Amino acid sequence: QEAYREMWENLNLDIAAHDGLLGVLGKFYGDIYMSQQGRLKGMEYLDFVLSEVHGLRIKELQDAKAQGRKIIGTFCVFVPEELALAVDAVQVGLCAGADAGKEAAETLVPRNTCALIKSFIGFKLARLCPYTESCDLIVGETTCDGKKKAYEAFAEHAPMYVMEVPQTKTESARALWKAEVLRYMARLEELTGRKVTTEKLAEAIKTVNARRRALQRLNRLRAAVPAPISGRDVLLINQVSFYDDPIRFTASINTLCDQLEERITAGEGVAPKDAPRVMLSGCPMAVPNWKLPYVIESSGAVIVGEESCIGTRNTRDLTDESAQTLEEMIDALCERYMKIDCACFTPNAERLDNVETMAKDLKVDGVIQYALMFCQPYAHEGIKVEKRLTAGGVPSMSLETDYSMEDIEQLKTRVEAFLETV
Ligand code: BJ8
Repeated sequence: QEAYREMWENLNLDIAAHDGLLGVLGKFYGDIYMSQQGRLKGMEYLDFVLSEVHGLRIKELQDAKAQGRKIIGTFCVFVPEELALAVDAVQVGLCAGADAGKEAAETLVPRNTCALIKSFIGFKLARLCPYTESCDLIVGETTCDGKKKAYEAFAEHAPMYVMEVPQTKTESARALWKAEVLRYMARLEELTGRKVTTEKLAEAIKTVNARRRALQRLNRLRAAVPAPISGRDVLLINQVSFYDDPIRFTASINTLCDQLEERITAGEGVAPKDAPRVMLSGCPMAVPNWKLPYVIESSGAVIVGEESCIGTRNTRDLTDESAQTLEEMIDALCERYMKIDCACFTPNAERLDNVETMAKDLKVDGVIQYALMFCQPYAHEGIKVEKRLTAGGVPSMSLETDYSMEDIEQLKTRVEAFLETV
């Protein structure tokens, strides 16, 4: 850590508070991750990346900056990473999953704002996030009300750019989205002084698709009984996918999948064959939000799917790679991104179909709807999702929580009661 101190000072982090944060994070990681039995060798890569999350990866970002590349921060899977890669920028996810700087955050956004929003604002105001501090541009999006109003406030503290994401999937909404993709592309070209060319964009589309394919492969392997990998580990993989180098990450996940295949062939699993198979559905769980998965898996169940943006919503759909011209590629990108079934859309019927299909494919015994407190979109849809699942004979329950540790026991009691019914 000493080696990185100067870098953190240059990023103007609050060094004492940051040391404290890393200490807590390390302990938390040890308790939740390193205590697991029967982990795959390939997870060592993830352990390494996480241990260097504020170290080596930040150093890489600084090196990229020194070479004239720009760093783009995002909060939502709607921001097309392909465009950033096509101008040689590095894109990193800035969503945060820990309580930090809460009091300061509440001077910018109301108290009844979801923990995810308060967290990224808190990390910024408390000067704790080296990713945020490394960004040349931070891209927000008009999704839920909480986020879009928060970006207005955040813009007073960071170089913000906001994409307008439509709320419906009508023809006019699609036209708006295409206009917004082009406007964003122009902003990136202006920021970097580089042009998006057909070659660059085709390569970027392939890179991001390859990462999605590796994660799709990982998810398919989880259909095996017994489950070959814990839900905690897959959540971590999904979380890391937002800030690691995409090519290196993809290669590591494919190696891990090879090991999973061997394990499946050998009939081995991380949990007994009859352990309840649970799927999570709802709000994204940003790093280091591992609370609920830990509660579920320490209650004897195994999580076999995450129907969330830090999960399959980000990896399910690929961009068509057959486009030849720049215009066709942009259309292919627009089409792919408009398939995202975020609860911010109205109506959003395709999500119900997607949840049901996923629950069946993964042979789940039950689904846990996860909503962050004060998240209107996912709390609303939780009601609909539950109805659909119940009609299809899949048990489901809804939980609302935040990032505090105060309700751990209460969550455990509710999860255990649910597991007895599945
Ligand atoms: S595409 S899910 S990443 S918006 S939890 S901030 S919705 S109040 S995160 Fe999301 Fe993009 Fe949609 Fe995905 Fe608001 Fe809810 Fe908070 Fe949320």
